Formats: sequence, C-alpha cells, structure tokens
Amino acid sequence: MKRTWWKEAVVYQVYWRSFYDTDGDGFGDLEGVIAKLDYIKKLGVDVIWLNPVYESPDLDNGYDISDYGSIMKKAGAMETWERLLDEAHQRGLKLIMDLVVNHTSDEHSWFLESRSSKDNPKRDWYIWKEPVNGGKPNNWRSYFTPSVWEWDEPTGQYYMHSFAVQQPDLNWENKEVREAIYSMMRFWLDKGIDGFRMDVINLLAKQEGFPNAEHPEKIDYLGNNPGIHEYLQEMNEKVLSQYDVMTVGEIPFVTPEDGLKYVGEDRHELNTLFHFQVADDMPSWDMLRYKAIQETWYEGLHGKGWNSQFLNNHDHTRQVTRYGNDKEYRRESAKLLATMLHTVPGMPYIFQGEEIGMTGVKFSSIDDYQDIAMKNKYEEETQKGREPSEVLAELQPLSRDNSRTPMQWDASTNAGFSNGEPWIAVNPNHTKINVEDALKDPDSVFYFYQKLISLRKEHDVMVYGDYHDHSKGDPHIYAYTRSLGDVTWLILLNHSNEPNTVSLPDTLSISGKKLILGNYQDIQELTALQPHEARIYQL
Ligand code: TEU
Repeated sequence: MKRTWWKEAVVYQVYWRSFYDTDGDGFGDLEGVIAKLDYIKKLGVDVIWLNPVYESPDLDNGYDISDYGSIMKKAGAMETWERLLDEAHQRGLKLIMDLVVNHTSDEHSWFLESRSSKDNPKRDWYIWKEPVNGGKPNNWRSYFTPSVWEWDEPTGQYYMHSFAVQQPDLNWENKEVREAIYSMMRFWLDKGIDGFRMDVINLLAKQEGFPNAEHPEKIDYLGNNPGIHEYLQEMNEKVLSQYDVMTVGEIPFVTPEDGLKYVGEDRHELNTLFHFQVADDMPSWDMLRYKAIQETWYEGLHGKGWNSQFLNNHDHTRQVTRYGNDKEYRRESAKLLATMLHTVPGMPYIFQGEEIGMTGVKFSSIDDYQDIAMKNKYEEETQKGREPSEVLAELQPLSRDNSRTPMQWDASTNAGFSNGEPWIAVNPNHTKINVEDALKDPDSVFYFYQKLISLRKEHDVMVYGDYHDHSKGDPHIYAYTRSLGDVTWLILLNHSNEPNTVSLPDTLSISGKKLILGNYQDIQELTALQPHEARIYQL
C-alpha cells in the first residue's frame, strides 16, 4: 500500500486531567503536558492524541462541550494550548485533537437557543420530537441512561441524547449544523494541528423515522445508519482533504465489511478507525476469539484500508488488568500485550501509563468513583431495589475509572501527579509502579515499549508486512508471521499462566535464527514458552 506518515506512526494518548497537575487544583493541565513532553518523546512515539480540552461543564470529562473555540479553564488558556502545539512540533511530535460532534453540552449556546422556543432559528439544530401516545417517541436506550429522550416541559417536546441527558445530539441533517462544524474544524486545523480522533463518529446519522427497536438494550441502532457516509465524504471533501492530517474514527458496532466503508482508501472518508469487537465485546481474554477478530479485520482491510490497534483507553479498563495478569506476571504480561499490539497489522495506540504497566483499581465505595456512565448505571440498578454492594462489585471490573486514575510518576504522595487533592484517587500501587522506577530499570516495561517503537522505525515489515496466523485453534499460543519482500518475522506469544509448547511447521524453524526481542532474560530452547513469554524472530 502507498506509504504515508500516519501509517508508520505510534500514537500516545494523553488523558490530560490525569496526566500532570502544575497548578495544584487536583486536575492535570496543559502546562503539565508541556512539562512532560520530553518524557513522551523519550518513549519514541510520533503522535499525541489529546482528549477534549474545550470549554465544558465537564460532566462527562470534557465530552460535553459548551464552546468549541475555547479551552476549558481547568486545562489552561488558549495561549498554553498554542505553546503545547508549538513545543510538541519542536520535538517532532504531532498533535491530534478530539473532535466531539455527535453532541454538544446542553450549556452550549446553540442548544440554549434551540431549546428556547419551537420557532427559534436553531430549533432544528438538535433532534426534537413530539410525544407519541403521550409518551416517549420510541424505546431507544442511550449509552448512559434508560432512554435517549428527555422531556422539555416549556416547549412540550422531547430532545434526543445518545449519551447523558446533558449531551443533546446535533441534527446532522441540518446543513447549517454541518457548516458550523466544518468551520470549527478549520479553525483548529488552521492553527496547525495534525488531525482528529473523532468521537463516536458513526452515530451522526440517525435511523429514518425513529422506529422502535426490537432489542432496545443492544443500542446498535444508534450507529452506522444510512446517510453517515455522505456526511463523512462531505466533511472530507470540504475540510479534511485540504490539509495533510490524519483522522481516526471511533466507530462502535462496526464489522470489517462496514469498516472498509469508513476507511477504504478509495472512499475519501477517514484514514483509520477504532472498532470495538475487542474492547466492547470481549470482556476478558479469549485467545481464539482475538485471533478470529484479527483475521477478519486483516482480510477485510488488507490492501484497501488501515486499522488501529488498542486494548485500552480512557473508557476501558487497563489492559494488563483486564486482558493480562496484573499479579504474578504483571511485567511479563504487560510486555507480551505490547509485543502483540505493536506487531499485529495497524497503528498501535498507547494509553498513558500503559508503558509502565499501570493497573486498574477497585475502590471500596461508589463515592470514590467519578465516571458518569458507572454512576448512572449504579443509580438505575440500585433503584430497582438491588443490593448496592452487589451492584458495585458488578460494575467495578469495567468502570471507566479503571484507566482514569492519575499517572504514576513516582512513589511520593499522590504519585507525583499533584500537590493538591487529585480529582480521582491515586492507585495505591504507585509506590511500586511508577515512572521514576521504570526509568532506572533497564528491564522495565517502559524500555520494552521504547524498544518496540524504535524497531518500527527501522523495520518496515512491522508496518507494511503481510500477516499470517500459524496458530489457529491453539487457545494459548499465538504464533504469526509478518512478511515484506524477503523479510519475515515470526512472533511467538504464550498468553497463559502456564508454560506451553509451540508446534510450528518446518518452514518456520527458528533454529539459528535471530531473536529480535523477547521478554524473558534467559531464553530457553523452544520446547516451551514460559508464562506470558513473547519473542520476535527474524527468519
Ligand atoms: O465513547 C463512546 C463510548 O461509549 C465508548 O465508551 C464505548 O466503549 C464504545 O465507543 C462504543 O461502545 C466516547 C468517549 O470516548 C467517551 O469518553 C465519551 O463519554 C462518549 O464518547 C461520549 O462523548
């Protein structure tokens, strides 16, 4: 496939509110990101994805935007943001911004106008509906609440929200809305940013006629509806194609077949996507299922479009806790997952703290949790009369707060994150897992990531190589090759707490071959791989 800079890039996600606090208010800030740019650079990544920093009542941690053109006070000032962009560029780092345009905050001036009266010129900028049989227009559930419909008493209509009540959905059918969003995008692109991560971008088009759903709890009717590709092609033509930038769409409920419609190179929509067949649909590790997902996406996009690889982000429990073993084999397991993500086809994303093997949390009280999705669900379930401790235990493993605890810089109070009271409690294990220790230890997870990233810079096979799985049917061993021209790499992973033997065809003999990277110090003959052992060979 045609070479482009973004296909070769590794992205580091900065969830700034939990990254580094320089003014002691307990929230990370843009000055904090600037202060840690050298750390990010040291890892070797190419691109920073910054979660939303726009003005916001901050009910959904910045995903409820009240002004697209200014910076949230907690994060800093526009001047600070501009300095961040500049300082990043000076270090050769690119910066992509979150684009949240399925919905705004209910405090956005557009919505305030829209809700002010039925004949306001912006009424049609959001999705308003008359009651049906005296009740809600249909039975759709939202991500965060039992219904997508919120009653507005003064004007006697419902408005739609796919997320919280305070996040009304924009009406993309309205041309003025689209133009307003495009000009906002140009505003940021003209400042010199390098692209967008597009929040739930496949939700923009709604199902025609808003019919009742057969399985309202599935919520997949919210996305991938007719009209979505027309919007994205228009956005591409009018805005994105005018700039040399990358775009990654957050696209829930998508299959490889549909995925290609978003990222196929001949489609002129997006560059790459996050699908959720792992993060949303695979609650715990399932090797056979993961292989099948990799296979179908590889087959679906090969030669036509580009994938992204991640196992965690600010919405999903940390990977070593959810998909690895954060107890006896934390280091090995963190390194195995890293090896996998950086050698399967697609762009690897690193969520801050992943590079030191940070783990999820289990707070003892619901009051220690901040996540609106979890809190709403807790309310909903306990109101049904369920035992609160049971509901808490059920929600803990996948709470979004698992990945939102502060970055662990050192072993001191508040993990060196803040001098104030952190907005969310620090993981108590920061005394053992932190950046300061990682940087002192040549065998740390950090240096393993650094090595993987530098290998990508030297070996095109990691980016452009063909993929072939040689371990189909094996529930623990994942053995695959990547090949480009006459270069073939063999990746061997034992995703298990037990040693496991690897059986490979003779053509893949590793005898006398070069070991490029491994996560165990003593490399044994290949009769068996140790628990969570990962090796990369050049054949
Ligand atoms: O997330 C969309 C979302 O609901 C994800 O948590 C989910 O895992 C997946 O996309 C679909 O099932 C985005 C943001 O990442 C999240 O933080 C926001 O709360 C949400 O949109 C609303 O803007």
